[in-house]
Amino acid sequence: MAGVANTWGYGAMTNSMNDIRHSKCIFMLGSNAAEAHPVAMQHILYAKEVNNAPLIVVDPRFTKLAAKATDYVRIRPGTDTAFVMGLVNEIVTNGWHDKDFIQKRVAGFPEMCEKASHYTPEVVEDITGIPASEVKRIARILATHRPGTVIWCMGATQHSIGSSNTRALCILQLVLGNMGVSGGGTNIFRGHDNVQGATDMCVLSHSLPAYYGIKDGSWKHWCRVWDVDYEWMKSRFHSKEYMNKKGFTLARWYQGVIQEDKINQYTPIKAVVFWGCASNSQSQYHKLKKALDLLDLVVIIDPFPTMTAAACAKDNVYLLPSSSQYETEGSVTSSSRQIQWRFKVVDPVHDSKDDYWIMNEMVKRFGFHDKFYKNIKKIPDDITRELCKGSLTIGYNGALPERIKKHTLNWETFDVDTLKARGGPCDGEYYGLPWPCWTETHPGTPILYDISKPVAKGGLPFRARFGTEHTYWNGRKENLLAAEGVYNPGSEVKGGYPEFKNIVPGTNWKTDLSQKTIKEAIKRGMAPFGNARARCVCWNFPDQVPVHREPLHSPRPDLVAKYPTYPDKKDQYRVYTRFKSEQRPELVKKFPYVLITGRMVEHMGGGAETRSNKYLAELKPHMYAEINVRLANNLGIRNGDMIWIESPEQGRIKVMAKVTDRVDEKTIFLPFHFGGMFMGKSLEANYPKGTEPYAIGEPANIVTNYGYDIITQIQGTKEGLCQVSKA
Ligand SMILES: Nc1nc2c(c(=O)[nH]1)N[C@H]1C(S)=C(S)[C@@H](COP(=O)(O)OP(=O)(O)OC[C@H]3O[C@@H](n4cnc5c(=O)[nH]c(N)nc54)[C@H](O)[C@@H]3O)O[C@H]1N2
Ligand SMILES: Nc1nc2c(c(=O)[nH]1)N[C@H]1C(S)=C(S)[C@@H](COP(=O)(O)OP(=O)(O)OC[C@H]3O[C@@H](n4cnc5c(=O)[nH]c(N)nc54)[C@H](O)[C@@H]3O)O[C@H]1N2
Ligand SMILES: [Mo]
Repeated sequence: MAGVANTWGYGAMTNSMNDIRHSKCIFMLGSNAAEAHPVAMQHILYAKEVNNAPLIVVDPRFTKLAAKATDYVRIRPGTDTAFVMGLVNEIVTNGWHDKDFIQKRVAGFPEMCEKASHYTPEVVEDITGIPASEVKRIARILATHRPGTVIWCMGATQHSIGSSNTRALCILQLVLGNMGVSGGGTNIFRGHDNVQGATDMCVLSHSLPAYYGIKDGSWKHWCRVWDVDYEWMKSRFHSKEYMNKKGFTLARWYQGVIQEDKINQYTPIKAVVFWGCASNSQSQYHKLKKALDLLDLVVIIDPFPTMTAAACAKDNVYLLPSSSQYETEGSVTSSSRQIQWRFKVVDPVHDSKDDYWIMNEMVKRFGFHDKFYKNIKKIPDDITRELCKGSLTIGYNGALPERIKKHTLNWETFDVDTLKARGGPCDGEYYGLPWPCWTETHPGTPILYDISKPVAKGGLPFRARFGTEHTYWNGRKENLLAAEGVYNPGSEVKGGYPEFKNIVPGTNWKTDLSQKTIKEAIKRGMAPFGNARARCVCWNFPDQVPVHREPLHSPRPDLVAKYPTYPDKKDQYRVYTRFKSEQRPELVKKFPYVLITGRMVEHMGGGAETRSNKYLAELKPHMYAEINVRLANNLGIRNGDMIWIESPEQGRIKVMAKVTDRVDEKTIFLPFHFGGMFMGKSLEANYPKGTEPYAIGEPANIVTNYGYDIITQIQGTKEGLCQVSKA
């Protein structure tokens, strides 16, 4: 359950880590897998060596991953949409797109092309800093090496237009016809070991488990699963409105306390529980600290006190020591949608209790135990069982605890290339029953949207989610279902079809708890969720087709005028969120350098765990800033000197200079794993005695800038501005 409170990532892998072994080309954007996903590197390097696959790495820094690339592309932070739409334009202009695939399985292609045509190689060069000739060369590599995989991580998502970046990358794969095939797909390497599981269970403020949302129908569905009266549930809310209103997000909850941006809630927040969350992982940390000092109550449920405890100036903190993942058991879901059983290694040590125990006690003392533990006799098996029962949208229903355990205990029987068991007790099934796993005998779905296999054997078309027809802004009408002739082997309907409903009257495949609807669809060789086209145009997004918009704090005032950000959003997850009113083109005069942040292999997240480990702390004891050689020389800064980094929001940190050509002259990089210092002062004395980490340092997030994604509200920690001076 490590870090379950965090679900910053975006999406799930369509294929799997192992399937990258079949790729003919690997396009990685905003990922430093050599440090953040070192185990996955075996598959990437396999494809590179064995298939001779080009490895294209797009990053503002020359990272450890870039060192393994065949083609490294240095990009200006926050401009990936322009680059990717430029690649799409170049591919289409040259006629390299997969015409058959697009004609049969894609919607909104002409409208998308119209928008993409703006991004000529020369326009892309101006926005991104990538030479026009490179844009053309990379497009040709992608077109001549199929199927290729696209991999993205936090370098793509932590931006005000992060959601546009991810959509542009999906469009790229659709245009290349790289979806639904082995070696292709969009493969998002996710964060914590179970962050996919946490996302699937929607440890989020705008959805119930399995992406059901928070509308009345969703509440009623889960109330049925939990066997809790819907009216009672409703009575727990301040008013009905709040039952259907998105909550605060992790990125901005503290505004619910300090209210520097207006909040849309009947009361300010008075208490906070950090359950497996480091807090120094949140941007605008000096603002968050103000909130810690105002709160009546702070509860930290963590194996370590974390920086949060040290940052609270008031005596308002309770520490509940939880045990680690090795001291408990349960199901966990990987980036590749594969579920495993994690068995207990030792009983909880010292005074710690596992998270289940803590949850159970809290629920008891709040007085809800009779309501929520009705189906839970054996922990954690019955918890997984209950989640399976309700999580029909993503087909967790077939992944019962017995099956998951059987897979984990027999993992040597599965093939490393295909993930399929060859003989043994799981014969023919895919490792970890990658969701959707539609029935108790379904083998799991190793590759999403693959129409070469029957649905009962792990195949799937694209989901029919947005109706059957759409009229675009230019008046063109399009049928959104897949074309004739597109279907999985054995399908009763030989073309597109809508989702299954009313098999059990008044229900659909997502709400029919008897699962008759799902079984009926599978029996007829069809997908419960229908067979549609993938959309290039999302009419429910502020930009229907991804377009470039300058970061809120941009180093290019000329481009701010040309590509301004969005209007402010009055109620984004209960907070007024500034876009246009925060985009101040003059800022670059005082804060001339672009600030990006990220990871190193030795430390994890906020660093509470790894900086409390003396071996890791010894490997990387100091907080530092990467600064270019030429810039350092011009500022009179030597390698190892202490420097001040300052943000436009009056955050400042004192860190060590690491003089390097990894970053260019305009860019500063900070790792975000440090804590225990605050704007030049040590907080070491504030830790409970004996729990001080072996390494402390300034949190990068004191200087990361204001700025959040227009859809997800993920913090824009990879596109701010800063000033640098010698300390
Ligand atoms: N050792 C270790 N491993 C980890 C973690 C850890 O803390 N430590 N954390 C885990 C978690 S929670 C996650 S989410 C993953 C994250 O894994 P990654 O996203 O791979 O890690 P980051 O270093 O945050 O970011 C990746 C790269 O994005 C680049 N970047 C910054 N801005 C831009 C931009 O505008 N465009 C592009 N193209 N690139 C940009 C950065 O220079 C950086 O090299 O790692 C997981 N693995
Ligand atoms: N500037 C900047 N900021 C970032 C990012 C960035 O790239 N740049 N990345 C963002 C991303 S992608 C993420 S995911 C977040 C990560 O931010 P956090 O999730 O806040 O960071 P972690 O250190 O991973 O926090 C996990 C906490 O869970 C505790 N823990 C471990 N195991 C267990 C357990 O079994 N039970 C309980 N109760 N606790 C446990 C650990 O001790 C740790 O304190 O940071 C975000 N912040
Ligand atoms: Mo993450």
